[in-house]
Amino acid sequence: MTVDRRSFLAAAVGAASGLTSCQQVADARRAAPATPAKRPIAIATYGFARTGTERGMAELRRGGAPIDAVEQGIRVVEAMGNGSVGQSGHPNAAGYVQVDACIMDGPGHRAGSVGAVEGIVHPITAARKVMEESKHVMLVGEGARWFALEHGLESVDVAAHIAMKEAWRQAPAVNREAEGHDTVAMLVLGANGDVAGGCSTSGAGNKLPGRVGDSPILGSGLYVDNEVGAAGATGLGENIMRHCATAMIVELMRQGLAPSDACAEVIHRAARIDPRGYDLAMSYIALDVQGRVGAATTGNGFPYVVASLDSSEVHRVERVAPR
Ligand code: SD4
Repeated sequence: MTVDRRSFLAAAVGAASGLTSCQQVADARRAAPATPAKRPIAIATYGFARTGTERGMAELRRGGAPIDAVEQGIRVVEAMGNGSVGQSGHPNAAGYVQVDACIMDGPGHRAGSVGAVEGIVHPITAARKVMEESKHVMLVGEGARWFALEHGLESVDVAAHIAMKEAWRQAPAVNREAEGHDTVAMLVLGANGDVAGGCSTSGAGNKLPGRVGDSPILGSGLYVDNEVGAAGATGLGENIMRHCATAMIVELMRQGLAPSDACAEVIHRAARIDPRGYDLAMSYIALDVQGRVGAATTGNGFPYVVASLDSSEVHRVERVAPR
């Protein structure tokens, strides 16, 4: 068998990067459905994001950019009181809410992020302010709250948190709520081919105060590349972060995988090297610049929303079959 130089180099690069075997990528590339381009389009985690994606599409209709659609759409979810995103979210182990969020804009490859911030009603807007009105990419804790307040963002009183912190310090075993997690990640492709994404969460329930999950970490909870597309995550951040999952999904799409195949491939890759195997509590969504969308999960079914200018639908993907 003869191997030309280009194939040899492609195989060598694939093997060296450890992304996945070239054969698997090639197989998935062949299997990728040739769906027609669809722009604009949005995809978001969970059925509760449906009104958020609709708000995002309304933003595009009135001339907004994908980044505006993402921010406005996620603000809807943050305000809906769904018990997991925004101030209604899961309390941490000390009994109060700390939220994480990030936003990323394809044009200019810009990003902003806030972690473990208290009392800010719209962390996605705080993340956007970090992106647009600071020289930094990520702010955390008290500094993130200060920055958000300085920029006039809506807040709730966190004075009670001080007493809760003190009570927890004195009795760290009290008030252990059931763990829980749910996050909104939203990806938007505009009619002109620009991509943006955002992610917002109260994080894993019962997390330690100060714990930061995957959601505000670029390349873990969210990644956007205007040449390729975007990916977002939900699930147990400690697992997602260790596999840099959304950056990996985008790279696999760059190699030619369809969004759903790229999401699944990252799960298989993680399962191969992780002592937990497929027991990783991770779900992914992705879209590419052609307007194709996809999702994959290790869980018992994962609902996600796909929206266009005139429709929004909740879909469900079943657990990825181990291989
Ligand atoms: C976290 N990934 O903080 C978030 C929580 C989540 O579905 O997505 N839950 O770990």
